[in-house]
Amino acid sequence: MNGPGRSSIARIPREEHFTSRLRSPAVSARIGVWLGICFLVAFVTGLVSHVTQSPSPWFPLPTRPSWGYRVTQGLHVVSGTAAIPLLLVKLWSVFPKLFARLPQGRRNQALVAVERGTIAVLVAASVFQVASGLANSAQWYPWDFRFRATHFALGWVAVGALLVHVAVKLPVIRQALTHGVDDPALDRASATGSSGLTRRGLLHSTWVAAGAAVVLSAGSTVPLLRRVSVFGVRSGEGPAGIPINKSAAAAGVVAAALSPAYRLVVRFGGRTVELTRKDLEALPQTSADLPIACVEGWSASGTWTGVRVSDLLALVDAVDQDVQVVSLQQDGAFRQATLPAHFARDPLTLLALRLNGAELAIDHGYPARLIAPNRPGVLQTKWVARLEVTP
Ligand SMILES: Nc1nc2c(c(=O)[nH]1)N[C@H]1C(S)=C(S)[C@@H](COP(=O)(O)O)O[C@H]1N2
Ligand SMILES: [Mo]
Repeated sequence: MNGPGRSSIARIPREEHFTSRLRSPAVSARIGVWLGICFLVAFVTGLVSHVTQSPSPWFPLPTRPSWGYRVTQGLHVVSGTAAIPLLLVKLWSVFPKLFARLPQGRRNQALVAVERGTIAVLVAASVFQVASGLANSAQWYPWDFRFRATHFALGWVAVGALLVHVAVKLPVIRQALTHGVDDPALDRASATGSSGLTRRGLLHSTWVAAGAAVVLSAGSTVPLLRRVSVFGVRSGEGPAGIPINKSAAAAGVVAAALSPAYRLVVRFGGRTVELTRKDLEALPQTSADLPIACVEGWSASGTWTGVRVSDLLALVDAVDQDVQVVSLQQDGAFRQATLPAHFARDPLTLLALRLNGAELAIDHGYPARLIAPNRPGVLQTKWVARLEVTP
């Protein structure tokens, strides 16, 4: 037969065209174990991050340890970054299966169709999670969807599909892991060709790549690694040695923040107190070592000095309720945050006026910014204008 139909079909590779010995279940299973660990760490720490940002009465998160979110979110971004080389090698090692011939018999074909369907979902969700997470940690939003809701939903899809995949493959995984890495017992018949690289060599290179991804990205969280972290987003220095997320100019608050007319408004029901920056300085000051831990993965610790939020709320006799913290910023998703009651009463929750012994820089939230223990950076509102409790 001649013609375009035949030639395009002939170009589709067949399983037997993939001859490398490196593509073996012995390799896939070993990489899969570490990829699975990375995914589970990212999933659990992702749930923590989601619950801190959308508080649920079912999972009241504690205010201690104060560095908790710094660790869980650092792990989230580091495990997601380490998953990138693992995922690439894993996909490379299994992709000839895409071209495998269907087995005989309707029932077997149906089973294979279901299994491939799950794998398609798993691969699509995994690639999406890793790519969108990486883009987010680089503060690059080339999409229209809401990042957090989508990343959260697909996290469940990825982990669900992963559990099904592991359950289906358990016999193969078991056999692959109990046999030596060079044992051909489970190999495809065509996977006999050798190249310069051995299976051990491929695995070692993969571990090195994953380790490098960790070291190069962890510097945005681990101070000792800051110098080597070329991938570490925002590990650079800012005023008082703490990076800046959004500048006052970008938030459009410069005039309002520097205005002598600035007043902090504290409101509880009908009671309102207005305080100038001088009034705030005259109140009892507390210092606390607390990190800014951004959802994007970077974090940095500083010594913050200011007025306890509980002292401010006491001025209007507001007790033990959630507090709305509202910024001078007029728009943007982060201009307002809810401070749960147990955070508001914590003695380390401050309206900070100073950072590392110096006046708070305007980009860090001058005249006053919220800083609370074990809380994501995104909720540490800068340029605070109002603390409101609705009775
Ligand atoms: N009003 C306001 N507060 C804000 C933000 C913002 O965009 N607007 N960004 C938040 C985010 S995402 C982080 S990580 C921290 C960063 O604080 P820093 O810039 O002082 O390091 O501020 C938070 N507070
Ligand atoms: Mo952030």
